[in-house]
Amino acid sequence: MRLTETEVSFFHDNGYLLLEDVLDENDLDPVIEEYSTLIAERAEKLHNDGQVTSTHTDKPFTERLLHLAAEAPEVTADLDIMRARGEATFNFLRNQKILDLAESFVGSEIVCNPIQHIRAILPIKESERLPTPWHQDAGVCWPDTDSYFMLTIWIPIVDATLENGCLQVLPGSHKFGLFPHAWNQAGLAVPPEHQPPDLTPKELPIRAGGVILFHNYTLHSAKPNESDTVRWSFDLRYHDVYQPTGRPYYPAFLMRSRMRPEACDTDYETWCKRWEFALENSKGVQAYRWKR
Ligand SMILES: O=C(O)CCC(=O)C(=O)O
Ligand SMILES: [Fe+2]
Repeated sequence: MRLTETEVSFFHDNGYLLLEDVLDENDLDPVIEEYSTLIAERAEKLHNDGQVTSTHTDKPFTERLLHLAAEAPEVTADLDIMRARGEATFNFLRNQKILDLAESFVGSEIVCNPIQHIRAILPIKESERLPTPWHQDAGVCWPDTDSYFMLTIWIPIVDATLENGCLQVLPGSHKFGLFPHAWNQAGLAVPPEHQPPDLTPKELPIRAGGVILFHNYTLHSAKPNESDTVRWSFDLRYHDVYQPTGRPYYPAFLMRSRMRPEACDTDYETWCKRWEFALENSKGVQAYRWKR
């Protein structure tokens, strides 16, 4: 997909860009199936261990995890990309449509940054976690990335609505540099007194298949999930190969290179091994610049 000049300018002016209908079932279904299988396996195990009264086989992808979690909250642990390490998810990170979008902003030598997540956001009334608070992604990186541009691609794999906790951004906030962040109950946040006073948040409901692109200095947060379903989404980050990742103890992967295409040779097994090694050997690392 080629972006228009208007879309690229919109991104530079506002610090974000919402695009509907970028991905289709061929892109999303393998990932949804992979996570459905993982959840089904966990359901079986929990049921065999007597920790859930039902495996909730009849429930759709948007609900099954929620019903299991009501009896066994641990079912939601370690679902993230680098812990679940599914092959369809690995392939998703280098989906050509996603890399094409990244190329429009970061150039042709594209690294997939290790700060990458799949999130299964449970309804707020069922969850111990508050919604993602206002922050900048530059704020979750080490300071070595401060002078660089990094693109976040936020990808709902189920429709993200005002009710189930879609993303919201503060348009134009990327022009202010890094705001001080501090830890609160919801996580790492820019406290209200440090946020620019005269910008109005823009809520970004979006259908599955759409994507939201934003700048590493764009202030953003998630609305609470007040629905009865799980909000599933990816947030992936891409940037030019010649810059630091902000998490040097985690692996980054060259996913596209026009200059050295032969260097994009990471296979699934190597990706898994490098993550396994990094997770094992980075325990206790100071991940954030802001003290808890
Ligand atoms: O999906 C969320 O709740 C938060 C996403 C986010 O902060 C990000 O994509 O950088
Ligand atoms: Fe973020």
